[in-house]
Amino acid sequence: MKYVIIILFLLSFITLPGQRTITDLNAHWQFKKSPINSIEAFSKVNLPHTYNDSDAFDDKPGYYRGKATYQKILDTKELDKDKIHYLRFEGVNQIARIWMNGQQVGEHIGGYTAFNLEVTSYLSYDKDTLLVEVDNSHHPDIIPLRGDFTFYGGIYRDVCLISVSSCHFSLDEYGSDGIFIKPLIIDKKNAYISASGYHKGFDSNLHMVELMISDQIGGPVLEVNTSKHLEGNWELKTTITSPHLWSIDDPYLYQFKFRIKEKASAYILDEIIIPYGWRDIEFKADSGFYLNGEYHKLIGVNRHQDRKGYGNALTDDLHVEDIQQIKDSGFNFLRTAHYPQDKSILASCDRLGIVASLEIPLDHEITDSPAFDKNCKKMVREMVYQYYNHPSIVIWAYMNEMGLGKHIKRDSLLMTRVADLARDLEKIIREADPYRYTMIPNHGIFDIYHKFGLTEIPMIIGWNLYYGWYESEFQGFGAFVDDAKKKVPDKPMIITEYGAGADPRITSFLPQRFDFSLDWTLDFHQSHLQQILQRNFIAGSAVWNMYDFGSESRADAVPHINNKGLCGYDRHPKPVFHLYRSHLLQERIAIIENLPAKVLLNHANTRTIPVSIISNQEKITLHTEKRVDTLHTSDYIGEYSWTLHLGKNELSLSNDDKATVYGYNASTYWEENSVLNINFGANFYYHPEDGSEEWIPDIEIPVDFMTNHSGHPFLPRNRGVGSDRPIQLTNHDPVYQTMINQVKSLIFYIPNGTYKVVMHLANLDDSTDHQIIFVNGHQIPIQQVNPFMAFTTSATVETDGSIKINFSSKQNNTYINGIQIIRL
Ligand code: GCB
Ligand code: CA
Repeated sequence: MKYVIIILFLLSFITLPGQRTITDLNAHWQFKKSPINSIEAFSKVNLPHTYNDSDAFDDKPGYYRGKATYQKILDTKELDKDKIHYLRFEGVNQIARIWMNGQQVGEHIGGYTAFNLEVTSYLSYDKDTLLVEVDNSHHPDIIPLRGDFTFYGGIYRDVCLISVSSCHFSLDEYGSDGIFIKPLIIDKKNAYISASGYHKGFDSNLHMVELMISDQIGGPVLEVNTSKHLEGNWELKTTITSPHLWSIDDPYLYQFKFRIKEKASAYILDEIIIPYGWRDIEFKADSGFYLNGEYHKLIGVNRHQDRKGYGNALTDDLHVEDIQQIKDSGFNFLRTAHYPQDKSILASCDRLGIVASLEIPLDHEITDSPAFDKNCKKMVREMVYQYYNHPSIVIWAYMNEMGLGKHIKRDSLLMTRVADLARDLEKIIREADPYRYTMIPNHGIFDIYHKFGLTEIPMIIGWNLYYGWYESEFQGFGAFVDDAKKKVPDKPMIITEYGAGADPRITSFLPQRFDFSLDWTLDFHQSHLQQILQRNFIAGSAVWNMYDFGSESRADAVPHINNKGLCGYDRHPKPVFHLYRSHLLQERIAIIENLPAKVLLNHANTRTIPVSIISNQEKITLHTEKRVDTLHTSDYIGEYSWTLHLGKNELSLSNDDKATVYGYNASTYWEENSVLNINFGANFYYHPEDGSEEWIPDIEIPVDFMTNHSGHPFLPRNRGVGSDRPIQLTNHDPVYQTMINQVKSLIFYIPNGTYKVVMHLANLDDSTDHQIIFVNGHQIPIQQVNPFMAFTTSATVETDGSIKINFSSKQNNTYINGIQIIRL
C-alpha cells in the first residue's frame, strides 16, 4: 500500500508540457503548536487543519492564540524545471510566514482570503522543506479585532502547487485568477462580453490570448482572440446574441476557456476555465431586488464556516453540503457572515442559483493606524479580485456594526475615523468593480450610523436587528425599519441579520425570551418572516444564522456556541428550519415538533398543551389515540401552534409525520417509570444529547405530585431564566443554570418503596450561603463548593407515601438546581 501511495505521489508531480498543473499539497504535514524555532516535537496532520478544534470548546476560558508551525517535505525531483512554480494557500488564519529550505519566501496577512507565492528560485528539484509559521494572535492592525465568533488558527483551507509555463496568466494579482470577466449590460438579445486580465512573459509577436465560450453541455458558442497587450494587460471584447441568462431558478453557466497560445504552432501555454453566467441585477429603494428584470424577494441566511468536530477546517465536500442544504430549503440569498468563505461556497452558489453577499472581517472595532487601514484595503482588493468572476455575488460589504457599544458624542472622533475608512473602502470597491452593489451592515441604533454617514456611503444599507431577543418585542422590528426607511428613503435596505438562540436540547410549553427553547424561536421567526414579507422596501433578509457556530467567549445554554442557527452545530435541523421550508417550498410539509415531553397530568386528568405544528397546508388532520382533530391554518405562513386538550385516555399524540407529546398520569407515573428528573427554576424541558431521561421543569409538575414550599425561581437578569454563566464539571448546563432559592421544603407524593434521591447543585448566586438538607429527616452532607461548579449529593430512603426534603441555612438563602428520584 505504501508503495502505491509513493508512486501516485511522484506521478502527481510529473507535469504536462505547456499547460498549468495543479498539485494537491494537503497530505502529510508535520505540525507543532509552537513557534518555528521551538524544540517541541512535531506530530502528523493532514490539511485542512486547525489547532483550536478542541480548546475553543473546553471549560478553560480562552483558546490558544499564538504561533504554530507546519512543515512538509516536498519531493520535487520530477518537477518540470522549465516551469514557474507557485504555492497557493486558500486560507491561513491569520498571519502566514513561509520558508523554503530555510529561506523566507514571503508572508501573508489576513485569515480569510487566498494568496500565491512564487517559489521557483527556492527549489532544489530534489527534496525541499516547506515551513509555514502560522500566527492567530490578536494583532491591533489585523481584522477582525473583535467579533462573536472563534478565530481558529491554522492552515484551514487547501494548499496546492501551481506550475505554469513562463508565459502565463498572472498569479500575482491579489490571489486572483488574473482574469476578470465584466458583466456588461445585457438586453434580452445581447450580452456584451469584456474580459481582461494580466499575463506574464507575453510577447505579442509570438503569443495570443484566446477565449472559447461553450454552453453548459460543452457545445461551442464562440471564439475570440487577441495579441494586443499593454504592460501586461490584455482585453477581449465581443457580443453574444440570445444569451441564456443566469437566474435563481435556472442558474445557467457557460464555460469560458481562456488560453494563451503560441501563434505559430497553436501550442497551448496556459489555460484557465471559468464557469460564468450572465445576469442583470438591480436593487430599487422602494421595491427591492430585480434579476434580469424579474422581481425576487431575497429570503436567505448567513452562514459561518465552522462545524462540529472540525472547527473551521472543513473539506470542500462539507462546504458544498451546506450550500446544497440552503438551496434545498428554498433560500435564495446567502451572506457569508463576516468574511469571504471558501471558493467552493461561491462556486456552489453559482451552480445552484443563490444570490450572495461577501464581506471583509472588519467587525466592531478599528485601530487608528496606517497599517490597519492598509491591511483593510488589501483585504478588500483580495476579496473583489479573487471572487470577481462569480455571477452569484451581487454585493460587496466591508464593515459590520461599527457603532456597537459606541456613544454618539463620546466616540465622535472614532466614528468619524470609521466613516473615513468606509469612504476609502467604498471607493476602492467601486473602482475595482462598478458592476455590483456595496453594503454596510449596522446594528439597531439608527442615529449613530446616520449621524456619521454610514447610511449614505454604501449603495445598500444592512440592518442587524434582534427584536424579541436582545430587544424585548417582536413588533419593534417593523417599527424600526419603517422609521429607518422614512429617514433614508432613497437607499435599498437588506435585513442582514435577525435571529434568536435555541439550544437543540430545550423545549418549552411556556416559551420566554432568553430561555433558549426551540419554541421561542418558532414565535420569533414566525413574526419576523411575516413582518419582512409585509414590506416591499425590504429587498432581502438573512437569518442569523443557518447553523450554530463556535464563539468561544459565549456562555449560553451551550457554552462556546452561538445557538441562533436554524440547524445545530452538527447541521441537524431545528423545528424552526421547517417553518422556513414550509413557507419557501411548494411541497407539502407537516412537522409536529416539541421533542418528546413527558407531560404530567394532575388528578383532574385534563390539560391544555400547545403543540407546534409546521405546515404549508391549509388543513391538517391529527390522529390522537381516541379522536381525530382537524386543524385549520389561519394565515399564509401556516399557523403552527394549536392547543390540544389532553384527556384521561388521550395521553399520546401522533400523526403521519411524528408522534411527539406523551402524557403521564401523576397517580400512575411510578407504575410506568423508574426515574423522574426535575429541573428547578426552569420553564423548559431539557432533553440531554446522550438520549438519557429528559428533565421536566418544576412548574410543569402538578401540585398533587410535588409541592414546593416558598422556593422562587432564580431570575438574575432582566431577561430570560437562570444564569448566563457556563457551569463547570458538567455538560448538562441547562440543569444547573436554573435553580430555585429560599426554598424551605419539597414534598413528593409517591408510592411506598425504596428511592434514591440525587440532588444536583451549583451555586449561582453570591447571596446563597451554606445550606443543610434533610431527606425524610436524615441530614445529608453538603460540601462547600465554588460557585458555578456542578456537584451532586444523594440519599437513599424508604418511603411511606412521601419524600420530604427540608432545606435550611443561617440566612435562609437555600437553593436547589435539580433533583432526580430513582426507584430502586
Ligand atoms: C450581531 C453580530 C453577529 C453576532 C450576532 C449575535 O449583531 O453581527 O456577529 O453573532 O449579533 O448573535 O449576537
Ligand atoms: Ca435547574
